[in-house]
Amino acid sequence: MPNLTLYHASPSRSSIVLWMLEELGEPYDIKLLRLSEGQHLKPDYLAINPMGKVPALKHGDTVITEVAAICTYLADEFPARKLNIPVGSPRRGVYLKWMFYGPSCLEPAIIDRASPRKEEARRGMLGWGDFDSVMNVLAKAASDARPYLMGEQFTAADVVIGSGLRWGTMFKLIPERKEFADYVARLNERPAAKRAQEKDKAMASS
Ligand SMILES: N[C@@H](CCC(=O)N[C@@H](CS)C(=O)NCC(=O)O)C(=O)O
Repeated sequence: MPNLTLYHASPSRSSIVLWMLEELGEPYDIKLLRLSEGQHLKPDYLAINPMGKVPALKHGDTVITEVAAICTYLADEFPARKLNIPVGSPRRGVYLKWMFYGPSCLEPAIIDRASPRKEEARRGMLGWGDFDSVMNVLAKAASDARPYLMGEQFTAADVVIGSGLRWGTMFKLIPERKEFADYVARLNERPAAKRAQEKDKAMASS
């Protein structure tokens, strides 16, 4: 029986971890939750993630929640898969920056833009600053990617940032920029990304 179990709703933010698991290549199980039926709010799931959110990942007796934490954990826990930049490498700082930039800047900037507020918050109060700065930083990173954020090595940072850009592109929530389109197209060509999307499609329609 696989030692890794993903609590997943299809499609959702847990699809990011599904892609990560496909990149990892370790055996895993999926426990599918129907958000529309409120299965994520039932006591047995709240015991796993009291936030009532997917994803959650079980690795043996360890439970990890939050997309970027799960991707960081998996990449570090299975270093032979080379999806992380290990402790001790001078490149780890930049790698961690991108891992945190996903949930700290990219995602809140998009969600905030998609649900306009009555009054503009002060830029200094917002951890992501402002939407345009986040987009400009990411457009430069995508354009500098050779072919990935960390250079030739594909890492968990591409899963986290790439998923955000892919989602934002799909729902037209980020500007149509060639840098984003090229980077996302490159990621979509990865066999693991295709497998994850196929699995998600099958689960969503089941
Ligand atoms: N900060 C969380 C966000 C997770 C999240 O919002 N998941 C959504 C699915 S996309 C969810 O579970 N929504 C159900 C609900 O809030 O009722 C993470 O990064 O894992």
